[in-house]
Amino acid sequence: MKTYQTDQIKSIALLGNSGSGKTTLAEAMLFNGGVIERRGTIDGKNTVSDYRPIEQENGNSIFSTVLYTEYQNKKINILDTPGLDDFSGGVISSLYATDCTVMTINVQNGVEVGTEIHFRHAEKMHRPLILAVNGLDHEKANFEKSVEMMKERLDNNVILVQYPVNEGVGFNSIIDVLRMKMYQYAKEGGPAKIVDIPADHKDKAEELHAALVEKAAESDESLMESFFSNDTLTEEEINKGIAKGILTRGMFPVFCVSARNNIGVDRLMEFIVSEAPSIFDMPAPVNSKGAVVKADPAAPGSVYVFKSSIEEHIGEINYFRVYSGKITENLDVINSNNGSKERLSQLYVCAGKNRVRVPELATGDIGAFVKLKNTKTGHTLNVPGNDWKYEGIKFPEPKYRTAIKAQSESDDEKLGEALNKIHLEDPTIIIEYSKELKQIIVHGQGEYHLNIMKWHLDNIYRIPTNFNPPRIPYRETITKAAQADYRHKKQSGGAGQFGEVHMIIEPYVEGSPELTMMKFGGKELKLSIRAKDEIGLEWGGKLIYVNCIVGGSIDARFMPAILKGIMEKMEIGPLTGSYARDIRVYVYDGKMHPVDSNEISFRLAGRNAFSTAFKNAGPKILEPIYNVEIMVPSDRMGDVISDLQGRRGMVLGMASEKRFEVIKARVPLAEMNKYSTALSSITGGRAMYTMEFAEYAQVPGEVQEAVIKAYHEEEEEE
Ligand SMILES: Nc1nc2c(ncn2[C@@H]2O[C@H](COP(=O)(O)OP(=O)(O)O)[C@@H](O)[C@H]2O)c(=O)[nH]1
Ligand SMILES: [Mg+2]
Repeated sequence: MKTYQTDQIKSIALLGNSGSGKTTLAEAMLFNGGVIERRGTIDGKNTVSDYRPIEQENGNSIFSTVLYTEYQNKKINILDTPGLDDFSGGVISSLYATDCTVMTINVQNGVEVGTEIHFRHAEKMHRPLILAVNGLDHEKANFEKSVEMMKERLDNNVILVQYPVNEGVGFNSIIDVLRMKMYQYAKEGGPAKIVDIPADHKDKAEELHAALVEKAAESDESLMESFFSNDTLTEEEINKGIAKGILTRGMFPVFCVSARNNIGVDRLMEFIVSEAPSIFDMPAPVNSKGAVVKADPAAPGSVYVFKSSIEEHIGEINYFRVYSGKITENLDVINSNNGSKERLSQLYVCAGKNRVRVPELATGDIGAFVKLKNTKTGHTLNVPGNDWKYEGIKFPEPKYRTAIKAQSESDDEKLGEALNKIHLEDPTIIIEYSKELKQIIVHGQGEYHLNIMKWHLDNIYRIPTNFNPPRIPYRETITKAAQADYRHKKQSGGAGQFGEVHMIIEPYVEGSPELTMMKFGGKELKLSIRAKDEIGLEWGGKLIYVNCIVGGSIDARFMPAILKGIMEKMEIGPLTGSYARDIRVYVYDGKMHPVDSNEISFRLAGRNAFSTAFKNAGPKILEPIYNVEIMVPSDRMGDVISDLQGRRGMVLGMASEKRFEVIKARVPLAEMNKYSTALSSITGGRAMYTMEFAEYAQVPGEVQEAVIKAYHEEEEEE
């Protein structure tokens, strides 16, 4: 394979609703570039991109795939992405590693749910977008309607570069209003025959050409001036205007294809090669030093790993993009995320699972390493002397969770290893070993996402597992002050045990002043503080431990033992065994025995005094509350809000954003189980949402009762 320089490389991500033809289009592009000799099909389960067993079984892309093709002496890197929102991790990482996007539109349906969602991803990451209306050979093709929908639901700056002459069965001709030519294809597609526009299409073509030129002019002020004085632009000016319009997302040019019949694909590739932005045009990444790393082929070599996968017979593969300099085979590099040295003994470019060994890769190019020791997604590798790191890919927050358990305990270790591998390949699957909940919690993007994960456990790793509802990480706290004494006394045979502790506990609020006195049982008790310990709890919140002992009723050496006893109860709260938080404890009196007092005695006295005081201090269960932000089409807003209210959610606000309503709400985690599935069914899959932890809040009385009851039932079972 030829070595390509930075200005000969274009890198695109394929976006679009599931089933709109991304994978088929990629196949045609590889074929046209001579990378493959025969075009595979989805039905034939033999496309280059959908090579994984689950993809062939489902007839659908699940992971992103790294591909390349060559065209007119240029290289096009193609990242084919999955269309379903549950797999958006592969979309985000692909956008991260490319400069431009091509979005396929299924011309039978026009704009679909996934089209809108992908469009938003590209918008958020400021990626230019070219539209490929696909499936024009289909009997139900409706180009006009699709274009109307794109203008209405995506962006008003959707502009035609082409339109089909004969959409439907037999489709083979396209009018190109940029070139002002007609492209005619043979039945099996391939390179077009370029002919003059027939007379009956002249007017329409002229009109669309004028609209395109005007749009091109709009992208640049000097072009606008030139347009006004000459009423048109030169060919060079048009191209310049289009390139700039695409780059600034001021225009979204429309192309016509039948990916399956390889019609129109050559012209689309030619356009990508000549007009799509390259790494030189895009905003440069910033390294850990805060410096912009301009795409400079002469600078020191630096690459970012955007994707890792595990392949049969090979093991781990890391896919990377060269951000600066040149990467050559046998180069020694340093992983700046963990300091390990790596040797790039083999460099590859990839078309799915097929790899071609290459001697070097230039800035902007995409390739793969195998057999690195300590490198994975999100890491930066540099030539020695550089310690740059790039800001990592921001994967979407998880929004669906389940507990998982191997059916056989003997598989526990194997399951752990398999889950680590699954996370490596798909960073949007997050594994949490919760000591607190005594469960392995798997977080993902949706129910389907985790079902696919289970498929891999069943069929690839061969570990039978069960999904269980995840427990909720409740917390316990108190709402008022209470006092308790406890005497631990044991006299049996040899040495006895004796310890007595008097304490007051109260709710702790950051910054609140300590008690100076407390009334109980008609008596007033003055507290004088001798020492104070502020303990930040691992599980959030605080415990404040205040020593108010006067007159040496308890030796200072026993104070840590009392705290230890209290901490035991903080870890296994008296109500439901959940962690306790935000409590201030004053130990103000007690008794010792000259012989029998020891640490164990005071630990037990401290623990029991605390437990008694806790139960009298208006104990409450706290639950995690999440900030949920939901983006819904306006017509479904009412349904979504009433569903939220049924989940004890509190709507905080609503705002209109382009084409969508954004609802902000706070919802208890306990009510968010399977929310993504529910939301999808309420909105026909047209909503998107994110959720992140906000705070702990008290649960309502009836919920508290139910939670305590469930805890005791579970305790009895165990
Ligand atoms: N008629 C027709 N079918 C197509 C075309 N492109 C793709 N398909 C079919 O549409 C289905 C989905 O295609 P695929 O490439 O998997 O779409 P993706 O989910 O966007 O990757 C497959 O059955 C393809 O054979 C096309 O241009 N014309
Ligand atoms: Mg696909």
